[in-house]
Amino acid sequence: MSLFDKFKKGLNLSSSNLSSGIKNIFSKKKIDQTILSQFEDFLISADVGVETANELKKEFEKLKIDKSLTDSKEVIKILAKKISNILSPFEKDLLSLNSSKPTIIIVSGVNGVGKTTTIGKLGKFYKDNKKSLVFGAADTFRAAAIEQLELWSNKINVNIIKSDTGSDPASVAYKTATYAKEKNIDVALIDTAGRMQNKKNLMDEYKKIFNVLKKIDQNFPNETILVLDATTGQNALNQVEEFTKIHNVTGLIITKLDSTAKGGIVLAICKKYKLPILAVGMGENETDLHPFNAEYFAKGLLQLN
Ligand SMILES: Nc1nc2c(ncn2[C@@H]2O[C@H](COP(=O)(O)OP(=O)(O)OP(=O)(O)O)[C@@H](O)[C@H]2O)c(=O)[nH]1
Ligand SMILES: [Mg+2]
Repeated sequence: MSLFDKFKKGLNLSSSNLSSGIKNIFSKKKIDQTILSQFEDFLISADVGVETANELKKEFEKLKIDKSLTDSKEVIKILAKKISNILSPFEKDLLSLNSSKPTIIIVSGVNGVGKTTTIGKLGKFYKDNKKSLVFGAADTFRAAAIEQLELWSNKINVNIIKSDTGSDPASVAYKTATYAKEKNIDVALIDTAGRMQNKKNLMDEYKKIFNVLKKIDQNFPNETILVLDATTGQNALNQVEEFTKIHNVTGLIITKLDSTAKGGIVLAICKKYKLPILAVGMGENETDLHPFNAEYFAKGLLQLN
């Protein structure tokens, strides 16, 4: 299956919602202000965000509204192009992250968004691209978290640095980065808990992880990826808001796009936070993480070929 086909398949729930809605609005009606307002409202309901919906509506207002535009297929094509243009500045190549050796990557996000699974999939991606790897199980909050990462490490044959449940996450992060440096490893992926009694604790925890890593190298961690669960829709925006206060976020990975009709949220996130998107998760398997591609995403979202 081509990468584009994977996007089409992965975005199926979102795209059937979007394309049928748009077809309904534009079918055989001449485009006027009422139609454009309906279009804007529909885009907002599809989670693209108020600002982006308004921008897209204005783009259509600017276009010469002639007969051909009453063809919903034409509208969808134009819309896909515009969405692709909005998203393309936020494409960031996963391989470009590995510009220094080792590249230490912290993976953060609230519980359940898919951090550990994403680390497994990223591991597979980097292995397939001939990079040497190590995992760090710095989510020491519960035993199952360490076991889950261990399962992935066995599955794709990657070394893992771990400690006992309840032990200091910063110490695991430190050991992982030291190991990566000593063994001359390309990429270290460090899992974190993202669950604390309160924000202050969470902030202190990350601060400690960052501080110990900087003792090894001022540039560590080289990347801090925030994982967001697309099924949470608008809530994902709140998570970016909160985490950017807690630590520097260098890129996003958006998961579970395969199990939601809220794929439009990606536009809202880009518009508001202007953070690069490294990859999108479209399933639970190791091969279900794909480099983010704005054109494929936009076309996939609108069921275009
Ligand atoms: N459908 C789908 N499921 C996903 C995707 N990514 C992760 N999941 C599932 O989401 C659930 C939670 O994933 P985890 O990787 O455990 O999430 P986490 O953020 O590490 O969770 P905690 O460690 O509990 O904080 C699992 O059942 C995963 O299989 C995805 O892209 N698509
Ligand atoms: Mg986890």
